[in-house]
Amino acid sequence: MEEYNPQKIEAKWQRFWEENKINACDLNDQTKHKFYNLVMFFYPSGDKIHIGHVYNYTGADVYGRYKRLKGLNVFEPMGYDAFGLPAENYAIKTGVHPASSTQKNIEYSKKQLKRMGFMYDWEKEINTSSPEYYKWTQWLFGVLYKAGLAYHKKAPVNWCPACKTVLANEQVVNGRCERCGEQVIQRDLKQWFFKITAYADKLLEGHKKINWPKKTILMQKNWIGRSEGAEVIFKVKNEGQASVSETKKLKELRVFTTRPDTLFGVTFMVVAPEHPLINDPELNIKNQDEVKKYIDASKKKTALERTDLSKEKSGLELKGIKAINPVNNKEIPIFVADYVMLDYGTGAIMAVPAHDQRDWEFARKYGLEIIEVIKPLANNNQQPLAAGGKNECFSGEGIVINSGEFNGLTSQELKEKITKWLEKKGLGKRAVNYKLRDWLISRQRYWGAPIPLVFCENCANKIKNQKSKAKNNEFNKGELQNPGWILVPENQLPVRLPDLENFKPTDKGESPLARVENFVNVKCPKCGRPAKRSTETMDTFVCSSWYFLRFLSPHLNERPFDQELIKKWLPVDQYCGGAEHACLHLLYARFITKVLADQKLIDFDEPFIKLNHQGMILAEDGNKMSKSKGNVVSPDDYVKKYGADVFRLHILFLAPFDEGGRWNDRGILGVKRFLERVWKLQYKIIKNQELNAEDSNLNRIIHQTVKKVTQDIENFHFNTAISQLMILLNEMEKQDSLAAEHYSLFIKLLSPFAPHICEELWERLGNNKNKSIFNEKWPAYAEKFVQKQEIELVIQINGKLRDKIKAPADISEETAVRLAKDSKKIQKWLGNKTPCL
Ligand code: ANZ
Ligand code: ZN
Repeated sequence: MEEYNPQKIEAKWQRFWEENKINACDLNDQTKHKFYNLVMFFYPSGDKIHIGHVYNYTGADVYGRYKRLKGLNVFEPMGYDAFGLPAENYAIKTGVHPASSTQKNIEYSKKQLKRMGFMYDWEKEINTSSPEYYKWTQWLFGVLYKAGLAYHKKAPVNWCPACKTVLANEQVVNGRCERCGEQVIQRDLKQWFFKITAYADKLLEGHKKINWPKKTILMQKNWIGRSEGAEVIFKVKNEGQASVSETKKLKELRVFTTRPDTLFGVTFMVVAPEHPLINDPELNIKNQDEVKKYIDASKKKTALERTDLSKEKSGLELKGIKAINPVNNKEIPIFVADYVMLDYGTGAIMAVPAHDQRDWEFARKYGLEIIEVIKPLANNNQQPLAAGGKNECFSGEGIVINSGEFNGLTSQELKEKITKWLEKKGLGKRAVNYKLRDWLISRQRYWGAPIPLVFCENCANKIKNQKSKAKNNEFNKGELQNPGWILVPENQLPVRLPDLENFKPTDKGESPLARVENFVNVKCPKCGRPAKRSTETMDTFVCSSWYFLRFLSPHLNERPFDQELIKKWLPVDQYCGGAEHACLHLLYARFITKVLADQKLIDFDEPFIKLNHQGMILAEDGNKMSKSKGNVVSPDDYVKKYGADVFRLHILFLAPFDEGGRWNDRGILGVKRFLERVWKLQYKIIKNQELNAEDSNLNRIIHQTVKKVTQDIENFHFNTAISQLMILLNEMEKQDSLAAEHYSLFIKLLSPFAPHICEELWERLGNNKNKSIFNEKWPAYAEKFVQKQEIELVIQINGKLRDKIKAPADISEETAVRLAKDSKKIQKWLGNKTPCL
């Protein structure tokens, strides 16, 4: 008897797969249905493959191998999301070029992935940092630019005054620079944005078409944050200025509110520190100096600090001006306060302290009037404002009070009525607002795809001078909207990243590319005059927003993707990856897909039909694994010791796939023993062994196992599928001898989990040389043999046996509990107590 030697077997089969191209997918195979089985590709800029990747990729690989055995033409690609900040920071620290550190990580990781036995089609590998790929990321930028979906605008960025550089959010730790500890400030710099907000409704609409975890869809919905309400116009005047019948028109202050029904309760207004009203030359704000000081202080706060509900609100009255409430012409004070954000709604609010928590806190702090205008309905359990000791506001809907002719209406009725009234008077309108912001895609960084734009003064003037002319064929939509910024034409792509030695941003906070003169100084592609190239690069999420299209033809030269293959292969049938991408990559990829569909470049508008998330594998102590905590578990050591098959099984057996859990390696020996027992079973096979009777225990368990493993894999319940395989193994071991047919069946069921050992055993069963088990067929089961077996439920109360009930073997816990409670004997023992289960 030979011993199970995973190292030898695994090396042999990995070589076999590679040499015989077993995992290369024939994308043009007409005989089978396609199945695009995608995992989130991997980010080599930071690190090697860690246990979280292995977890994700193993689950997805089991699923892909299973689908293949079910007769589908499965395409399982892998690539590298290779641009990004960590490699660049490493370069600043060590001088090692990001391209070489990234390449090193890729090479190592690829070995790791191959060692795990994943079914990747390595012929379709992509690397987003290769010119061959980023040429088309630049092309994609052009698609959005030409469609008017990219624009240049000033936006606040994190700025470290000591390092003189822009910082990414993750480089700001507690408001300070990660590198030098200096207080980070917000600074306005011109940035490029993609207009994802134009797709807010389409992104919400599309949720109906996709089979994704409910939680993820909800996260996207909240992130998009659609709210309906009204925009209301308040007039603003200088103190002493008459509020009506003056020749000069009064200034206007617009607000967005979800509660126009509370207009009679507005007792003050608040504008964001950045609101233009503050600098309006026609308004006489008397305490300018004080206001300026307040604004400077608020610049030091991050958006998160400003909007944190638990933080105390601060603000300052703008002395010398007043707003006029359109519904009752009352003059009310205007404040500046940083809990109001410029980029939501209109950047100003009408404050209703009786019914909005933040306004309420603010009013209490500054002694402002609180007028209650909504009374809760009787069955509402939120407390109304008591006349005196108010310590909470009522933010629900109810019956209108203190609102003149509108008293007695419901909130809902008044919302409708008052909005119509405002519309008639020209003082407001129905409005929809989104929390979603446009996507800031420019980075003042080196290691990314250069933005394919050139700034030309001459063209800028031309556009400005011709603005009155309605049509201007010479320039595309993006160029007309962003005068001077000329798109690099497709035949001049890629705009290549030059080689650098100094990766530090410039003193002005520009990208290090700004130092490279022959990169910056170019001829305008439109008019040929001297122009300057954009020195910014794109957010890496742009690279990953379309990679699933490129996988089908990674080396195609003339086009970003092959239309015919795209028609055949997309959308992706199954996508698997981390839930942390819910509102980033997963949203961006949906947006870009919708843009490409609108531009008629593809014919579908949702990229990922079905999505699953893996849970997180935590360190043994329950903490997140992290380098700094030193609790990272490396898959490499285990694979070296036990082999990939054992590791694959162990990690999937550890916990329900979508939940994840704490790492421990205690079970790994058990899993190893399981495979050793599977191995040994080959010596029990007897040629021409008669098959067991149809009603035998083994036959029933076989059918039950086929059914359970099939259903469990379909549902990503890998751990319970493995348990069932263990049950079948026990039963097979009980037999004196085994039919080859039964053993083959077992091997097939196990093969998606432990592909190497199963290939080996399959070969030993005498199957054709050079044929992989993964070209076989998944076993079928017959419901009639899955018959329920009866078992005896033993019911104990406080450890004492009280009853026995016959029940079907596959009874659910719920039904079992119900049966127990229904038993007369048990009821006697329970008396009137309810068992806590
Ligand atoms: C008056 C009011 C009365 C409001 C009331 C709420 C309750 P959602 O639902 O998230 O869309 N708001 C509007 N713009 C703001 C800004 N730029 N910064 C901070 N707060 C802002 O929230 C909409 C509500 O948030 C708006 O409705 C406004 O306060 C506030 F009993 O207006 B409300
Ligand atoms: Zn020009």
